[in-house]
Amino acid sequence: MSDSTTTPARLPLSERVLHGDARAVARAISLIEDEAPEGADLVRRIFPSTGRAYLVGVTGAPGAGKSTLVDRLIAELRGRDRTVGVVAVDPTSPFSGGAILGDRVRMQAHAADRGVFIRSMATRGHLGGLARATGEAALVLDASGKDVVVIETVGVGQDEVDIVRTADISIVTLVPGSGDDVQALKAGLMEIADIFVVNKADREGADRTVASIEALLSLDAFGAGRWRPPILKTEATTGTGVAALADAIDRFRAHMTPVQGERRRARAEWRVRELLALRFVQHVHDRILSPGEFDRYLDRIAARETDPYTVADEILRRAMNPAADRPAGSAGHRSERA
Ligand SMILES: Nc1nc2c(ncn2[C@@H]2O[C@H](COP(=O)(O)OP(=O)(O)O)[C@@H](O)[C@H]2O)c(=O)[nH]1
Ligand SMILES: [Mg+2]
Repeated sequence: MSDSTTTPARLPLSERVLHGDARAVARAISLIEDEAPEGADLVRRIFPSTGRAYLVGVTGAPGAGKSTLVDRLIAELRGRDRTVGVVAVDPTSPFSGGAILGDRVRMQAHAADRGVFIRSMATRGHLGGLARATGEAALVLDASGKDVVVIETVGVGQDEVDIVRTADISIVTLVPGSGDDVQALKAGLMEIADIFVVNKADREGADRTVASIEALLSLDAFGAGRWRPPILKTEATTGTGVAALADAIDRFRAHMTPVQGERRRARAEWRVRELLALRFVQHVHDRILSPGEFDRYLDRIAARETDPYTVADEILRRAMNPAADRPAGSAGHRSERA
């Protein structure tokens, strides 16, 4: 597919993104990250041209070797003639500058390759919005013509699970001897894993880790035709096992083709619901409540004069029927509703 190009700055940003202009892509992702209105507008414009890239989620504890693995995967995919975009939300990722210099330098080996675009996302200051921003950054890379978009994230919280849910395939990375990690799998990552990778297979105990994941999987009765997540051993520092990982991704992709639409539909639902909730709360703040009113509600709940359910219902009632709520002759910002 298209490698990065440069386009005249006078063209609309969306056009430049669609032409695969790397500077435009970087600018677009910044707008999304800043939650600028232009970001939402851009997503609207590029959306019809998305849905072509294959989105690969890579999650796992900090230090598991995700970035090293992604680096190798980029090289493997480039060898297979596919262009690659990367969004990294791991705060310790070399992509985001948190790791040792050696890693960062190695990453830059791809900097000269116009078929590769790597972008890190800040984790600070985001609450829940990170998953949305990540998904939209992936859309931008998709629109820019990248064949594969890799999303690297730390697998620790709900936010990360949400991020991985934005992908077409989820790769869960573990390392030998990480009994805690295998426990964490039970707690939620298990259900999202399409492929397990035991990285640092050069270390003692890789086979035991594979066996404990096997044991967990065996609790699940995989019906005929259902994908059983493979457990692959890799050594990201040398690249051993990475070709097999790329093969497994392709196998999964072929296997999932019949139900891929369902997953993407579920993703669309999740996104619309999230945006709707966000928009509604914003609407309540801007149009329904007077300044300081929300805080007063909270004070009253804290003082046990009312409760969260009553407050939510009351606000909902007011939002449904704002005219009835408006005191006669009220002035100030509420009159802006007219
Ligand atoms: N021994 C060994 N070390 C590895 C392997 N893969 C990555 N590492 C090292 O593990 C450390 C963390 O790697 P990094 O990719 O930054 O992990 P991330 O936090 O999951 O992105 C780095 O020092 C890597 O060089 C591996 O297969 N074997
Ligand atoms: Mg990393």
